[in-house]
Amino acid sequence: MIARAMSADTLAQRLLEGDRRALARAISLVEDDRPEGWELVREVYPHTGSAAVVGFTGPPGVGKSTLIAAVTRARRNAGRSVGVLSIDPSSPFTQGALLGDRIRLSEHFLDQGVFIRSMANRGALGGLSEAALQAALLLDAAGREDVFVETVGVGQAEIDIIDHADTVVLVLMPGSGDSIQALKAGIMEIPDVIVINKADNPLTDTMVREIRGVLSLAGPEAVSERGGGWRVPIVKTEAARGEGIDALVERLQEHRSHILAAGQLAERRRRNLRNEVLSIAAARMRRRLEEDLREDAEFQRLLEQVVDRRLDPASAATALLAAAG
Ligand SMILES: Nc1nc2c(ncn2[C@@H]2O[C@H](COP(=O)(O)OP(=O)(O)O)[C@@H](O)[C@H]2O)c(=O)[nH]1
Ligand SMILES: [Mg+2]
Repeated sequence: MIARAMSADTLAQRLLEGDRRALARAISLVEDDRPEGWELVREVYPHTGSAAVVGFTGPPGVGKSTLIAAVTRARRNAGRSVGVLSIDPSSPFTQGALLGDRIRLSEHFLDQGVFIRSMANRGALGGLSEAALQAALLLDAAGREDVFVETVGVGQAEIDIIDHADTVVLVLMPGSGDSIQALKAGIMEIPDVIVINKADNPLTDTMVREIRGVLSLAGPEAVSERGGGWRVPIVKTEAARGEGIDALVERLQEHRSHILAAGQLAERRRRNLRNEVLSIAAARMRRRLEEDLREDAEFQRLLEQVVDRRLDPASAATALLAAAG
């Protein structure tokens, strides 16, 4: 009965049964990069893969949290269970942004069918994106049918996380000129669905036209880069009033059907899992290397040479790897 004494076994069992407290504890374990967390994921991993994971990305303040709250409401009305992961590495100390998210999602707090979790911890050794991916797996294992991941579309960790979504939704609002430029310049990958939220703004249609322009400029191949033959829909919403949410949910379902029919979901997941394995392996190799070299005199000597401009960094790395065997 004492939570702390809970063995990994029971925790896994309770998690698989969908127990919310087990889920909360499990996510804390992976967030803190605890060995029990990895052990748990190892145990429940065979039970993952059925959740529909949708990533919502976009600049702060466009209405992602409000939109997720509205989509969650729609999915709950359709009888689906929902998990929400809100990831904000920009606020590791203040809970400012997260507090706002909590308020916007507060109507769902008492609903057992909705599990909401904010993650901002980037201190964990494994890194935020790894922890977030593990957390998404745990939500999946706990039987959440829909998993919504919210990120501010900046930073590598967030791009890594959003890459793991089956469907990527870019949320913008009228006047998000920077985002249009980023799409145009190819800095931002073309998403699966574009939402123009705050459609109560008179500049909405101008924005929609601009986005259409960018998408047609990108050409059919670019438009389909994430999923052959899929035409990226632009959906106008007023998340705060629940306008356009049904249309958005329909587009999300159409996209899922599309990637399932074309075998792209499997392909996308294979590619993402390959990246995940490689990035965990790379992170561990780096960690091992750093530990091995902490007191290594030879490494210090190499470093001095680089500092003194007698040896370039690449040659030093070559020498380092040769010495490491
Ligand atoms: N006018 C208007 N405001 C909205 C709409 N949707 C959300 N907001 C407001 O925009 C602000 C930011 O919303 P939030 O969901 O926190 O944005 P996030 O930072 O992208 O998660 C909040 O004050 C919302 O109430 C909308 O459709 N119209
Ligand atoms: Mg938010």
